[in-house]
Amino acid sequence: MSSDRAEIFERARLSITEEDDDKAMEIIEEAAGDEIDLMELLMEGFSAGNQEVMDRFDIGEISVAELLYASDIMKEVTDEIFRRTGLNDTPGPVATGKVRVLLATVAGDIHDIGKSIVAAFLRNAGFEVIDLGCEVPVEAIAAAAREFNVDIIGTSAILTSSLKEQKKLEQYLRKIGDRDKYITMVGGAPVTERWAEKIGADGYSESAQDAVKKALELIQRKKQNSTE
Ligand code: B12
Repeated sequence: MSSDRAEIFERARLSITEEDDDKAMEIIEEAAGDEIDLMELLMEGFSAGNQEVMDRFDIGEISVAELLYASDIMKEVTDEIFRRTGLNDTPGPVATGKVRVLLATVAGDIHDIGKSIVAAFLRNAGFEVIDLGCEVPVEAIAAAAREFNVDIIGTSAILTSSLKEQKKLEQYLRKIGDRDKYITMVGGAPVTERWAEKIGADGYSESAQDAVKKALELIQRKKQNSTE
């Protein structure tokens, strides 16, 4: 890594740990001017700071209020980078021929940083992503999946108490006769491969990079099955 890039990534990390939103925005501006890859800046710089903040929160070094403030800055940064890189998605009828993925954090859960990162990675890999945001009930997820005629439904559950919503979605899709229309993927910190199998989801992945691989693999498998 060139020293300029390393230096700006380091400043990005610090802007999150020091909770300085003005600095964070200035760094994005500067990086864009220097033609530094903004997604790399997000992953190598800002996300490293975010991870540090989370670790500090976990060991009781910072309060919920501080965590919340840093999370808000991280969200602002993510939104700004997605906006500049054209990764912000507006749900609407589209006809691009791309694989279409619907993402949502389930009802009762406001954690959306991980899901937004998954959305960005999928978009970067050429998927078309419709992001419904957080606290989305299963009925709304199923309705949007029909409306946008998606290929994949991915749900995020970060609270242990919201895991049950992923199971509820599988059951609801079966109940309305839509289960076979979609590939379902589940993710979030408490989610495991075992959980995915138990509830009958098609795929699980523990990170955004892995989500892209898994989505490609599942689409490929579905295509093969339909031609057999
Ligand atoms: C940031 C944070 C918050 C922020 C959320 C900001 C936001 N907009 O998201 C705020 C401060 C608002 C918050 C609130 C709360 N939080 Co909180 N929060 C966290 C924290 C520190 C980090 C979560 C995070 O963003 N991780 C980073 C992302 C990148 O990781 P990730 O979410 O796992 O996502 C990755 C993968 O899981 C995967 N993935 C994620 N989604 C999907 C989806 C698909 C389809 C796929 C394939 C993959 C995938 O890819 C992602 C990228 O690699 C965690 C603790 C920790 N260290 O993890 C606690 C934590 C999750 N929170 C917790 C709690 C309890 C709460 C509150 C209930 C606190 C309270 N009493 O009010 C509230 C929740 C209210 C609610 N109704 O949801 C607990 C959950 C305990 C549990 N097991 O249920 C944790 C674990 C803290 C703790 N140690 O107790 N929180």
